[in-house]
Amino acid sequence: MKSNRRDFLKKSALSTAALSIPTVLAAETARRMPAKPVVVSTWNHGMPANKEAWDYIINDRTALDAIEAGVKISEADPRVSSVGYGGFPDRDGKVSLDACIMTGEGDCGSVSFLQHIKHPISVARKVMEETEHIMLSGEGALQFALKQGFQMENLLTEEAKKRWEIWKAKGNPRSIINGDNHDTIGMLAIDRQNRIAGACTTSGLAWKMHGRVGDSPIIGAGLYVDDEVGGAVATGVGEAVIKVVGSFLVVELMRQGFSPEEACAEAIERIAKKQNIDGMQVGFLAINKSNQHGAFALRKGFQYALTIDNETYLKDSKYLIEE
Ligand code: SD4
Repeated sequence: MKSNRRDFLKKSALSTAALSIPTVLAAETARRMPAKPVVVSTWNHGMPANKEAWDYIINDRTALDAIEAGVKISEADPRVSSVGYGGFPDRDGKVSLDACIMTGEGDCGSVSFLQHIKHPISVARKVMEETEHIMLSGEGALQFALKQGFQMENLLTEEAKKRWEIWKAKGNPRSIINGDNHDTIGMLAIDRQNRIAGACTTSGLAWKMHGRVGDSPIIGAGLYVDDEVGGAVATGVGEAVIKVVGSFLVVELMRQGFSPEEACAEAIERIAKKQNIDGMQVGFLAINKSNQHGAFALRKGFQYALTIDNETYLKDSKYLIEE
């Protein structure tokens, strides 16, 4: 019997509906299940950032407000050399910032290659809330920020300038992730109303090419959140993360039943399988709506801050390569 296009569409719609009933139910359960409030963020400097976010959570603010306020602590801290003010510059001595923000309902906003604005995460939130777009970049992002009332500032600290001059004097043309170069903050939180949100903000790889954009402002790469499942953030060499659409991959693996740690490990293994990972660091951090959290990195050294039940802990991530 010949089947026409309309029949085909009808049949496939029916089979999709049939297949997706358990998924829909699981998603509904996750949404209603009261997950415990939690905040996680990448690296050691996530500790004060988590504490700020937790203050918001216990005062019944939204996860979105909490993660924005949390990562702003790192953005404003001149000692954090890969985020906001004090971030190491690019090859030309210019500090350029990338950031994105996302809610569990799927709203998101992002800025990339933004210069002179200390809090790119707040500009990303404005992009999400005040425009019909998701990403603004470079000069356009700066003009938008100024119109929204943000002030232009010099983000290159004396210390960062000194480090750039030392790097330049060595004549080293490449930027790599090593102990000095890995402080992007990615944060995920669940609030008391079971809402989930995430943020990711960075000055990117130190000594990158002028104009280079990493994974951190790219929804699905540096950050992904879905209130049916959970959320994930990435840190490390952005090029490696983008190639596997890392954070989206982690969330989709959790949707299929992987725990957060297993999902992060699988994403790391995919990177290791196909890419040249010599000297490279990448880490993923994830939470799900069943009160689980976990991380996994290519190499030793990745840590994350966990705040739950009013306590903040610094956790060591598991890793793939024994050196
Ligand atoms: C980037 N992923 O721009 C960022 C850098 C980073 O920890 O995470 N450093 O590629």
